[in-house]
Amino acid sequence: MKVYKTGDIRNVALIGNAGSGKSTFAENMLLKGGKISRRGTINAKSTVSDYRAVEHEQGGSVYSSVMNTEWEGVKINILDSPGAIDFVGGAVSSLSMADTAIMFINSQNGIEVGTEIHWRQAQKLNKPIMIVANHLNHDKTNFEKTIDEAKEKFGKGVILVQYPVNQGPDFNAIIDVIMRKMYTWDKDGENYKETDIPEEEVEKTEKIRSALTEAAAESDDALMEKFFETETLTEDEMRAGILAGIQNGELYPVMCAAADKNMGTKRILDFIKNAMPSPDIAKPSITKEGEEIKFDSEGKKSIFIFKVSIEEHLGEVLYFRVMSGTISESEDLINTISNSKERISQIFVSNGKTRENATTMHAGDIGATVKLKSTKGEHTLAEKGTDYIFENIKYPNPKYRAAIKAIDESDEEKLGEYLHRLRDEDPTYILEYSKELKQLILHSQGEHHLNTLKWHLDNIYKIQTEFIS
Ligand SMILES: Nc1nc2c(ncn2[C@@H]2O[C@H](COP(=O)(O)OP(=O)(O)OP(=O)(O)O)[C@@H](O)[C@H]2O)c(=O)[nH]1
Ligand SMILES: [Mg+2]
Repeated sequence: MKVYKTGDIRNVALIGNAGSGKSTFAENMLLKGGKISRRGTINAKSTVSDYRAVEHEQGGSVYSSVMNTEWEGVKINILDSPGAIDFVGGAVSSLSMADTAIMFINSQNGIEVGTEIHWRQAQKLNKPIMIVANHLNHDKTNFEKTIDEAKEKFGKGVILVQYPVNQGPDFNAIIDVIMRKMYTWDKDGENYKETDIPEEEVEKTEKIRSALTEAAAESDDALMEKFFETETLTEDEMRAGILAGIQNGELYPVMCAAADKNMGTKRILDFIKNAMPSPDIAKPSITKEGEEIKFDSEGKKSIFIFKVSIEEHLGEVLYFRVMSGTISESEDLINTISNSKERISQIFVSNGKTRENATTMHAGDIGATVKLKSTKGEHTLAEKGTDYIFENIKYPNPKYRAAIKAIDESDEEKLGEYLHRLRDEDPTYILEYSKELKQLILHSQGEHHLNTLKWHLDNIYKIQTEFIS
């Protein structure tokens, strides 16, 4: 695996309501970056992101997935999130580690409950947000209504960078108002041609472009002054203004896509590379002591474990972000909570269940490792003499509870062990033993969340249990 400098990394969390097309879009990003040679589909249960049995069973993402692709020399770490409200934990951990959120909206349905929940999480974490108006190729797609709703809910920072020319089942063209170009795809979406804007679209394009110019000017005082004097900005000034607005969290640019047809992917990848912050210019991380640590590859070596996954044939896989410094394979780091030494004997990057070895990783990058002795999720490992402990991920409080027991009493111990594993993989499950009731109580985000846990006990761990009402 190539080694990427901090400035050549983008970490993006894909967020949005269930079914908005995040995992399908991730597949497109992997194809464009040459990481896969064919796009899998949700229907065929063949996407890289939704690789787990439970995701095949449910037909959507249940856990976050960590993937990576490359676009013009830039490594894009893709943190795909489940959109279902009960699995919000996956979105929160992805957002916590990303420098940018990409909000998918299903343009048939407009703003959905999951859109709003994920938006609030992204805002709470101060992440720049770009919007992808997806599903532009349905009978009932209504791009204008979707954008009006988005503006109503999220404010006037929602600004169009593109708009569809022919939304609906025949959708195959968009206009990019920054580039002043029309992109038209062939039927299968693999290729497109770039042409001048047709006469009948010029007025609309220019109107949207002026709104964008004004929004760009508003993000910077000097640009605003120039805009007031001349009522215009140069292309470069406009870009600079848009970048500043995105990074300040004031502008939410809207791009267009039909993910199932792989339409719109390339321009979105360009936008991620050109307009989204790399870790070195993103906001620094904060330790529990309140110290700000920059993603500096010359800094002290430290990594933060943000996700644990129990994988077939491998056991526990620990996903980490390099918070500072540059780490290499066979390095000894100290767990700053337990003070015990851990050898990072292997570093790899993953695309769903496939892995590639990486020897070195710079600050800001995302990787995974295995076989650590006593390190758990949300622990920090750092070079000797460094006492960084990074802040825990702030998961939402549980909303639902039920008591559980093994049907066969002799399975109680095993049940406890399996529940802990499931909790390690999804920290929004909280386990509590009630001495008073002599019962094991499970707290979760909802009933579906709890039923999904039960599904794992039934089908993966094969242990008979029941909820006690
Ligand atoms: N027609 C059409 N279908 C799409 C589009 N994008 C995704 N789909 C389909 O919509 C369904 C849901 O897509 P996913 O990629 O699983 O959506 P998701 O956002 O990952 O959903 P969760 O994982 O449940 O949050 C799949 O059947 C896709 O094939 C699109 O732009 N147009
Ligand atoms: Mg998904």
